[in-house]
Amino acid sequence: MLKMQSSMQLQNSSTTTTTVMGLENIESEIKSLEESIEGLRYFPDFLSEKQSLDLLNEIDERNEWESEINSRRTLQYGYHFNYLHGGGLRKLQEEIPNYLKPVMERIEQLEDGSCWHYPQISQIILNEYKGLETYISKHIDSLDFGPTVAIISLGDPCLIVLHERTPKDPNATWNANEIIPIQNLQATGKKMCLVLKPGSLLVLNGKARYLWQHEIPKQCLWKKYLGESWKTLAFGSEDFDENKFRRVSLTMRSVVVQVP
Ligand SMILES: O=C(O)CCC(=O)C(=O)O
Repeated sequence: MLKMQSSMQLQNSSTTTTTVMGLENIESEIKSLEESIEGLRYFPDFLSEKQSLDLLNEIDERNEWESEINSRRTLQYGYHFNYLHGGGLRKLQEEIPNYLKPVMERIEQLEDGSCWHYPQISQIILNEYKGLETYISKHIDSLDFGPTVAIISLGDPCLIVLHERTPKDPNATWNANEIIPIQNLQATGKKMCLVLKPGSLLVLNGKARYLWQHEIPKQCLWKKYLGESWKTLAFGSEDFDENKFRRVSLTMRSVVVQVP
């Protein structure tokens, strides 16, 4: 696995300055990111290198991938979210497999449960981003899912872009108990970029969950966000062969609607 020189990079689209943060400043980088996006928590070393590799090996050995959508391969556990027909959930017969249980429990207990909000994890989607053309468009996770979204990263480091939105109504104030539908939100133009480290955990609550959209862009956009030295920044070397890029993510959520 390639080692990153810089764990993350933040870019505010309202300035032309690109701020690159090195590993030695990891704590202050995380603090700055978490202060900028309310409800976002980032745990760069949630899994050890061995735990990450074991998990990826298990996923690869099971090889249960589905090619339902064009942008990437997916695999869903617990409930199936219908990407092709604008959402909708179907309960799956099979329970979430045991190999994921220890990780789920750790997430639910994170900081004594203050990070993962009730109810328990009941849906997991695995996404595989491989080569140059894979992506997930910017989105806010369906409101069929509960207040917390947790994303584990495995494989290669990967750029995630977060796009801020605010209520269109200038008098509307957002609070955690009142979810504003996406059609009543507008983009502010502010974007934050983060290179997700393998073994990391990104947790989205509050504004990070309901007001900021997140996106995994195609690799052709990495240069736009990270600058000319994007390969060195993300992968530690200009020699990195982007065709061999592979990242697998596990997104954990709870279903909060009645599913027939
Ligand atoms: O792969 C990721 O990090 C993001 C996944 C995601 O946003 C989703 O599955 O809805």
